[in-house]
Amino acid sequence: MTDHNETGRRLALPAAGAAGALALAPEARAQSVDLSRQAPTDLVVELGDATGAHVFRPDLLRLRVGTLYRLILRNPSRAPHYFTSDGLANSVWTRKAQVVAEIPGAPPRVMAEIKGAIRELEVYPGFAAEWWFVPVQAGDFDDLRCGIRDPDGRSHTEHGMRGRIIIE
Ligand SMILES: [Cu+2]
Repeated sequence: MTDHNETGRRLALPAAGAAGALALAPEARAQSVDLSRQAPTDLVVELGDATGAHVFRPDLLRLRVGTLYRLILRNPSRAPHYFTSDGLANSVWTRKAQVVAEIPGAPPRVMAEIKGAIRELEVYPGFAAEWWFVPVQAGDFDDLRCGIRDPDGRSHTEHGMRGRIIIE
């Protein structure tokens, strides 16, 4: 599309921060598309595991600017876990977060939808949450962590629960 009317500019990326809007790829700007309305690309990250290991699986996420992601955070362990990355939080426009009930033998049910900027999510044992977002600027962040402390006084991050997020 070659015309750049007011409507087109407004639709480019609602509610994105100024820095984010500037970081949009030129082709995304030219098309004046609503990036928040595309079909989401699903990513699943497990927080901890059934053996009690404090890990993110996978612990490396590769994302693309301008793609809508549904990041599904699933906790199969017996401890609560955080998904915290300031680098990611500062680089995305959040469409929503969802609380999802995953009962064995039944289809997943959305229990709540939260709108607005998200900084981090905590997921309780046996449950899942979804973070729907569009990365608006590139970056390489090795700050994915979980700050919960174990009885030994060390955080889950210190026990190995850390990861890296690359936005290209
Ligand atoms: Cu944790």
